[in-house]
Amino acid sequence: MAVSDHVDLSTFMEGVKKRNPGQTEFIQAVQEVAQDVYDFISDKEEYHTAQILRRIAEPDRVVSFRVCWEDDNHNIRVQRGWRVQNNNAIGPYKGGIRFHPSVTESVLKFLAFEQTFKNSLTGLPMGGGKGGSNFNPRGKSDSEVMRFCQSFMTELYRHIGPNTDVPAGDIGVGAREIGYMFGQYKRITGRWEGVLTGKALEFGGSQMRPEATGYGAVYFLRNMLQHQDQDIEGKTAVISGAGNVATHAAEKITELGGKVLTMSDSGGFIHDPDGIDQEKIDWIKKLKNERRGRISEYADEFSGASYHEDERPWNVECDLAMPCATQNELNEDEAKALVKNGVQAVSEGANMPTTLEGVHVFQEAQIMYGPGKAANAGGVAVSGLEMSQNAERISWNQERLGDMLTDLMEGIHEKCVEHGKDGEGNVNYVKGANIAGFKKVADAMLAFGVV
Ligand code: NDP
Ligand code: 2IT
Repeated sequence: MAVSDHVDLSTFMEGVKKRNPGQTEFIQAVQEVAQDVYDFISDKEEYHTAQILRRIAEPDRVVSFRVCWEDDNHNIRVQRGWRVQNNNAIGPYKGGIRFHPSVTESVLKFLAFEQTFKNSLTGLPMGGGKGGSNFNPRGKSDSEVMRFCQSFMTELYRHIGPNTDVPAGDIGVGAREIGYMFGQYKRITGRWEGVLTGKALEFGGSQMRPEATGYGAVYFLRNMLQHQDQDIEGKTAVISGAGNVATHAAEKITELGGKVLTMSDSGGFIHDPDGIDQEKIDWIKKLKNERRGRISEYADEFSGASYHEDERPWNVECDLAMPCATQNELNEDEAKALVKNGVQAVSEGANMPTTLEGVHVFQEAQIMYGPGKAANAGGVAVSGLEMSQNAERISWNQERLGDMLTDLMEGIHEKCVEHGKDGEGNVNYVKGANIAGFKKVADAMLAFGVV
């Protein structure tokens, strides 16, 4: 037996750092998983011998390509595009596409790595992938976005397919962009097939997909609270972001009797002590999806609300917190402020929004903390259901999909409890999600042998 390959955790992480120089987000994501996986496999030599974690932490492939497009002033613009195919042990690569100037290979590698565990947790047959570009959609006309999306797909199409790799939306990629990319895929290949999810209902999209991530993250929050005999009703919530995930999280919190106090974008946050009700949420959706404006405009529209430029909402006193914008948007000091102000539960709509130090603060304070890979898995889960509906050429109704989403989130919560509970009734959801997500992928890889 190749016992010499059995390295300890710190040697393993040294290797990850050496092989991925400067890729801080990727190293952070691997570190967070490796700690728990190492505990889990301490008495399971077969995982060490087969180098399973080392293999999951090395993407199957990273495709990088040039995306050239013409802006409205006839300037030629050049961006970089990527698709990171992390692992397809349990199903076709699956994961979103992000368009944002902060996108780098490190960011996409961390997202594809996280996605592998998240998709495994859903129980559906999906591997992990992620893609995107450093293209900044802000301030671009619809035609510019269309030309960019078409150019992006002109390269991406050769790497994806309904049984190979099925992308979807993420930051900066919503229904509009998915439409442009799907149209271009169909035009190039001549095939109508379920190669993207998050499509509009007219061409194979699924009911509940737009709502699924935000609603799912609130269901996960409710599951955590109910596990401690509590509920959302009557509680205040602080939410960051103002996009797809944040607005739907706010909608579900409000529907379940909670009061949402904040929303944000990259410019700052708004605080509305009266609560951001459904009417106000609809206004924000229009602001972001149609007028494509800034959250600061909210404070001009609704009296009583204030805008805090260049600030994040974590110092506002609340019972519940939901980071729903981006990675590393909640640091150690902000986690301490939340705990000091009495936060009871945190459910992550975004991917890795809390820094490693912030996570430790939540864990030490023993508050309920649902990490993104579990809490925001509802989006990709309903994407998986969109794939099933496309394959069968049918569409299920909203009620059925709503029930399926509720059940899927409950299933994920149960898996976290199973693998994350300690002897005193506390649940370490990070550990539970990491181990449950890892086990299924690892066992599939063991079955394949050395590949
Ligand atoms: P959207 O593009 O719809 O919204 C993103 C929001 O986050 C915007 O309000 C945006 O503000 C803000 N934001 C983005 N980057 C930054 C930044 N660097 N600093 C501060 N604010 C920022 O994206 P989604 O709602 O789809 O995604 C939000 C998060 O949820 C991401 O972490 C994503 O990976 C995750 N997620 C999304 C899923 C989905 O189904 N869409 C599924 C699971 C997770 P601005 O407009 O100023 O850029
Ligand atoms: O981070 C994510 O899970 C997503 N952006 C959704 C991925 C998907 O394939 O629906």
